[in-house]
Amino acid sequence: MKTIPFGRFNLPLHPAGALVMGILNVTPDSFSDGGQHAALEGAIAHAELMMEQGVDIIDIGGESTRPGSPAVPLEEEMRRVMPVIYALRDCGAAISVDTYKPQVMREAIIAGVDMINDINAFRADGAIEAVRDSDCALCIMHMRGEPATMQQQPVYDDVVLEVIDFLRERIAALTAAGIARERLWIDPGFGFGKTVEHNYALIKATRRLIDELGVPLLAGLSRKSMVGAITGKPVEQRLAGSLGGALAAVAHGAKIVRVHDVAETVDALKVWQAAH
Ligand code: 7PJ
Repeated sequence: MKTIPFGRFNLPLHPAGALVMGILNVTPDSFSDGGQHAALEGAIAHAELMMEQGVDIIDIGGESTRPGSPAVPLEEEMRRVMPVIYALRDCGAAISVDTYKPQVMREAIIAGVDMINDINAFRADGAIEAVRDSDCALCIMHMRGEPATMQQQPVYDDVVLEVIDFLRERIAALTAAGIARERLWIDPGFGFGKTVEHNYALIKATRRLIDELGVPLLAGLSRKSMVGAITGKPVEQRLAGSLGGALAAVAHGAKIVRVHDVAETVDALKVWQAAH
């Protein structure tokens, strides 16, 4: 089977399939209100469950970037994610960290993570320098505006063209710094400064993004409002809709799907791959 370089790993990838990235939120509110220790224990238990369910990559995030969310100070994000990274780095799955802060990137790379997943596309001062001399994979996501305000009336002339232009500029900025193109992933950033119509225009354009930019694509639409808008379901009932969206993204060429529901996504992809 073909493999795909990913930090410390070469991950096997079915030609019609995709890798499953499981979301691991390490926010105090995501595991009861038991404080720091309970958050760490809860995060590790959740990671172990995802491992049993066949996850390929665990994406550790210490700041909720849902629309309207406040930012988390550096020290607090560090306190949340670093113990989890150290606890999980040798768990067998690849480890990604969802951060836009260069200091967190540096610490995570020292700890040995395989991907830096930056919703801000390495635009922060010092972000490119923080990741340049490592060999971890880098996910460049498109976002219009900032999480606190991004869903207030996003407007585009041509959303697909504007996302492609943005990603092309970011790829150029990273490669100009000496970063190998083989390390890069692109992500249209579903829900980050986009209406439902923008999100569906972008998922339909998955193949075009990959072909025009020549970089593999990660799709994250699990439980998002673009699923709720079509199904009419609240967030806790979006599993089936999210599976439909994940398979659509994979059919269009996405090579990583970022999901909450690992067991179900792994099963869906196994059948999908067997049918190709
Ligand atoms: C994404 C993400 C996404 C990437 C979040 C949520 C919001 N990282 N982090 N792509 N979304 N690369 O999961 O609902 O779509 S946080």
